[in-house]
Amino acid sequence: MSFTPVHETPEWKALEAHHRELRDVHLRDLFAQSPDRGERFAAEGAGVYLDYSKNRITEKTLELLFALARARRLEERRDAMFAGEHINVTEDRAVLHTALRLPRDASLVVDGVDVVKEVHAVLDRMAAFADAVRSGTWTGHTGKRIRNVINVGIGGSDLGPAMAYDALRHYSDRSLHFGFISNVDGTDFAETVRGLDPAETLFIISSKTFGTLETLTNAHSARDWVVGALGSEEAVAKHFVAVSTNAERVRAFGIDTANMFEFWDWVGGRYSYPSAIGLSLMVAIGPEQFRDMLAGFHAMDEHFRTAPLERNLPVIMGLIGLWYNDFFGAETVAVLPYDQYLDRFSAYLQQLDMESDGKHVDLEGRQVQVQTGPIVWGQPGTNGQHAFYQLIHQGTKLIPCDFIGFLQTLNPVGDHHDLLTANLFAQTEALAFGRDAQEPYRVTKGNQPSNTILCERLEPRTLGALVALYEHKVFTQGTIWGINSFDQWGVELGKELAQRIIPELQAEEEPQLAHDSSTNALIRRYRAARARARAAGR
Ligand code: G6Q
Repeated sequence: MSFTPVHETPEWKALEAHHRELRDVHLRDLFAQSPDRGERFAAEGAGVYLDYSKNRITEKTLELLFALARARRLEERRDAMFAGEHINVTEDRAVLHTALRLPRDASLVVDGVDVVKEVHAVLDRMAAFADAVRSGTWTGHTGKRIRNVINVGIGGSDLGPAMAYDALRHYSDRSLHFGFISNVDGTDFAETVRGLDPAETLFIISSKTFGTLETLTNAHSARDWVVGALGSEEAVAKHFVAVSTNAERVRAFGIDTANMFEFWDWVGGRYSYPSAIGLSLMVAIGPEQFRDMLAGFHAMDEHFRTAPLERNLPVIMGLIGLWYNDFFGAETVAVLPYDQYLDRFSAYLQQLDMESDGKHVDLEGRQVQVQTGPIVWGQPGTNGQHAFYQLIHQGTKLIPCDFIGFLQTLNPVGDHHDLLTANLFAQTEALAFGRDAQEPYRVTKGNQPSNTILCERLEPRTLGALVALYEHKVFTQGTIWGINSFDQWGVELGKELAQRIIPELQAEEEPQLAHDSSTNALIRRYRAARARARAAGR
């Protein structure tokens, strides 16, 4: 089936013409023209309230954007994803992270298998394991209780559990310590295990492929650390479990597959933390809270699947984001959560969005003629206000922002929460409307657009809904651009590149270097330093 590149569609052209009319209109005027805009341009679903009124849009913009979404068959593509069709065409795979959060009594048969049964069988095994660690019935090799749980993984096998552990720390068992090792830099390993007792430490080796250099290197160092301290290879059975799709490699590493938690090739790495990749999180917050989180994901999945486009939060956010990305030329999006627990949320979204929609060819292999995925960045407020917000207020770039806030705090301390929330609201107001002044350097022009996302409290359910909101926002945009949001060949390339240089750094004999002159010189410099360190006994 061939489809028209998006920039050639009449809907795209209509948006280009509309942009010419609207590009210089100020949010001040839009609000003055329709004073009830703040209530009208708002939508709610799955416990999430979205105020999108402070965007440079009119009713007509939305009409044209929804028409574009329909012309790109967004609803059909969405249904194909939920049904398990192989929409990840370059890897010939279904894309079914939504099946990870289906309730137990649901059924979804994909390629002849009821995946819901498999999902819940693994969730039950995870729950039994998590309970055993939390209650102390799972002990280490020497009989000591497990006190430290360390997830070893990278990218999609790290960012999700690490972000969610931080986000839901309020609900975690405080008698357990959690750590996350991802970087192949030995410092990450050394600093994470520093001061821990190997006899009380459990490693969860998380890798979809179980072939990733960083994770296997860290896993081997962890094994040496445990076996070295406890004096027996048998310790591995009590101190290592694996999360993977590849049982053979797990066995080859020396982990009994009885201690392996499975997931499936239809779960992309960056979409995998509601699967067994979230095992460390489940140990932290317990199976019940983990299931609540899955229910939050599912509520947003259902909202996305069933709400009309005009009231569909991920669709609205996706379309408005695309409006800035493709018509206003905005290069980045700032995600600014006003909650310290969401410290790593922007970093998590960075991977989700940039790895999914950072693509230059469409589903038919043609070069895309429009801008695809944005650069995503951000930090919790109010910290960012004292750092980079200056550029958003008075710089020369257009930076659409997503502000995320909570109506109730989990840590009522004095009037901190009122102050935090006042800052959030004030920033969206100042960005939109700006401030006039006599002196040019004091002027803030305003007209910087933002979404405000409000939820009641940061609960496991809320986090699930928020993550699913962004997952489907990314899907909406990828569908309109006509790209595959679910492969990552650039990451695969990165996994291969270092393989050639590793032996060149390590060889005893001076290797024949055949890179460019810059890379050759860097390698020689490193080798010389390595030789000096060895000679000095370091
Ligand atoms: C995610 C990416 C990537 C991946 C890591 C880890 O979508 O593909 O971040 O998650 O490279 O891969 P493994 O889980 O296979 O070790």
